[in-house]
Amino acid sequence: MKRRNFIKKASVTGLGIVAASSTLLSCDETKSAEKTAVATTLKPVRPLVIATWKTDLAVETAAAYLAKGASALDAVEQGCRIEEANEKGQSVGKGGLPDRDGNVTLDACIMDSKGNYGAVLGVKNIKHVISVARKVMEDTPHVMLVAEGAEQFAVSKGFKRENLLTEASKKAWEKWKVKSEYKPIINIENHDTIGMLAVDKNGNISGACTTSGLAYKLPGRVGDSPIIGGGLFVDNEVGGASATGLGEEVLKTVGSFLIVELMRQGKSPQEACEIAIGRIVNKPGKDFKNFQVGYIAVNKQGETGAYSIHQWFSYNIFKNGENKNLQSDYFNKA
Ligand code: SD4
Repeated sequence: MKRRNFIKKASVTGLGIVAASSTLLSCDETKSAEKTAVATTLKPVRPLVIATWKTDLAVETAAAYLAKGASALDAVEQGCRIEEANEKGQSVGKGGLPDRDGNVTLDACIMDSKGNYGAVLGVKNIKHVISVARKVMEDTPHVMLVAEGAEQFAVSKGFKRENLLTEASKKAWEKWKVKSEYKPIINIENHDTIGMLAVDKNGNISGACTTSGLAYKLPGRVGDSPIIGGGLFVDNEVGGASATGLGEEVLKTVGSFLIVELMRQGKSPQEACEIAIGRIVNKPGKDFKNFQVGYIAVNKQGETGAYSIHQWFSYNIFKNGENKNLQSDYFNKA
């Protein structure tokens, strides 16, 4: 059997080749060897949903869509919309905490299983920015729209303008203004993002990430959440990853892209999340005491991972018919 055919056959029969010497392979063959990196003999777990933080209803909603045969893309969009509409959660969509000037500005992005991506950044007055991001991906030749342009685009697509600042968030902002200290503490009560990954019954993976960004940020500030490879990355051949926490640190290490590439090289989702956190905390002189970053990941087999710098990062996972909120393992046990 020719080497090329052997590798292809091994990959479909699930022999689980993890590494092949690329020096022996042509370009085509290298590509197919890369694809075999995540192949194992296990039966894939699907459908599956994983999302950052305690997001029971959002995950349940995504899982219900998947159970009805919806695509992973529809599932993550519909799941994220639940959090965007939840006015009580001061983190995402309506009710999100504002910037220093009292304006709620939202960021979101979405990736489908074909590697398409759409994002909106710094959008005011529109609640369901995840759906606007999807429209950017599907209805425009672009991948990103920002601020007024994104808002106008949303309105042109039928989205309604509304005031996103709730009384509770306005009060919190007024209280913050007394001292005006910018300390982006992200913990169990105080977080600003939902990142969600889903694997549908056909094994296709999509992801979505939506946020009001860090509370009391400088007007115009954008974090990792809507940036491809930062807050979210999906490669349908390999898996997906999403981030939460201090976006500046995620962006400096291109965290979600890094995790997917590590999985491509054969790391498990858990190992990949741990290495990505290591890239942040092991920088010489890095003082990570006062900020949090958390990652979630899933691979093509439906194996999952989650890891954070500090305690109290939780995530919801729906698999084998059950929706659970779990605490992630974490780095700083000192
Ligand atoms: C950001 N990563 O804007 C977001 C914030 C976040 O929980 O995830 N908070 O940097």
